[in-house]
Amino acid sequence: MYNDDTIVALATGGGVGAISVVRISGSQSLHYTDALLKKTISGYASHSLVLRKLYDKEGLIDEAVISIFLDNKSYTGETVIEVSLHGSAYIAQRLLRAYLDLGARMAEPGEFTRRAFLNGKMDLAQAEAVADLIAAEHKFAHDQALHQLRGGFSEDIKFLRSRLLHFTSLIELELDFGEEDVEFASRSDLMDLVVQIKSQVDELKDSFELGNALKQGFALVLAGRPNAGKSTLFNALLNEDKAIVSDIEGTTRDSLEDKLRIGDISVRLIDTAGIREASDAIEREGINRTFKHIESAGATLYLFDPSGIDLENLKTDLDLLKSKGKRIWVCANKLDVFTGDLNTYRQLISAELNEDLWELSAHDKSSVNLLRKEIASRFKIDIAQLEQQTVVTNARHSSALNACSIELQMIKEGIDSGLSGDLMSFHLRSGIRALAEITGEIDNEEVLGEIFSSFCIGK
Ligand SMILES: Nc1nc2c(ncn2[C@@H]2O[C@H](COP(=O)(O)OP(=O)(O)OP(=O)(O)O)[C@@H](O)[C@H]2O)c(=O)[nH]1
Ligand SMILES: [Mg+2]
Repeated sequence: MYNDDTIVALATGGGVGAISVVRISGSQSLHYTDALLKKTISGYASHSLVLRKLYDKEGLIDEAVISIFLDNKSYTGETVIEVSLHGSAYIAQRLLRAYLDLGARMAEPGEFTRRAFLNGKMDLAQAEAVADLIAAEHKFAHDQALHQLRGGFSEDIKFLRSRLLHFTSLIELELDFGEEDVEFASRSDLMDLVVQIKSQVDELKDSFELGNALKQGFALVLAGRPNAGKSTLFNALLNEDKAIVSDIEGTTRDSLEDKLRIGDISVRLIDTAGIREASDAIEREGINRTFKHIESAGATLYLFDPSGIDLENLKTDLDLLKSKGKRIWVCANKLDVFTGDLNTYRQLISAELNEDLWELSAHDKSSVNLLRKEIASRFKIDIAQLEQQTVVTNARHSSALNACSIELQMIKEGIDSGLSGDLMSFHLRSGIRALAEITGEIDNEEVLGEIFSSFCIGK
């Protein structure tokens, strides 16, 4: 729902900074700003910057740079004024108060962007990309948000939609000639088209799992038997003394997570209670959590102390991990004290996982540095693959794609079983509607409310 209130909010973060920006949007924004000035700013062209003193009833608020964006040349599609103040929370509050006294209203979270959407400045997927862009903490998330903001993802969706519409028009044309039993498109051509579109929809849908994992940062789980050195490695990778390390078996009882940044890559590093026989309920819960993490993680780094485990037990662990996790990397630890031969271990890892054995000592900085680089380069391969294609990183988009895919499946089966034209058209229309929801061509007040309420105020 659109209203023409003039809305105001602090657009910069609440913390201390050199400047803070108050943003006001709506038909009265220029008028209200003028009421705080001794000399009008009306008459300036859009995108002008003007230095002015602002006054409220008590006197001078601040001297500030005022940016003027007129009507459809602004972010929201309405007249927007941005006042760049000295970065004091007190000054910003006084200006906000002055605007409210004049008749403006505090903006709701995401309301500026919501207006941009409602005024046709961007579609819904682009509006969502604004929130992603603000939240992006690493290169992949940033790249994806930018691509989506520029409309790349929306283009893909619109292309799929237009192909489905074409298909629908053929089917519906036949319906118009229902009595005469004509076929405008051969069923095998239609089948080819549906199969093609469905595979594109599915590819996008399937990219969500990895796309979302990348957006949140890759999860890397440290697993292994007690005393393998998981917590020691966790601390060494993070360069922090975060997890408790001791030679008592079962030191770590719960999972512990922290963000590890390696260049462009952001990794969610998770230390766990590991894999062992539980002797009490708390320990059992800790081990359950280990496996939950392994199941959802991008990769698991299995750590072992070669002087503390034989080949048979190692194989048992690897078999268990293989049944749970997507990608298992294996690392022998404590090589500063181990003097034996690792060859049989290397052969086992190669046979079981088709992987090399990583070797290090968590006490040795340079080998930990090498491991860090290796982790980054592994995850970079995933990113490089995803950069070739449009990736879905938004759960709402993924479920809409899924809904579309289900309809397409019905049509595929329908073509085979001679489904009637009107039912075919019904499924097609449902599939098209699902795609239209992504870009917001179909208005749904509830969906809009949910999306924009998760934005920060001032955006
Ligand atoms: N010599 C040597 N000792 C290590 C190395 N890494 C860890 N340790 C020692 O091994 C013991 C166990 O380390 P932790 O990091 O607590 O092992 P963990 O796998 O987290 O053990 P739990 O939490 O009990 O499952 C500690 O005494 C560490 O100092 C290493 O690379 N070399
Ligand atoms: Mg531990």
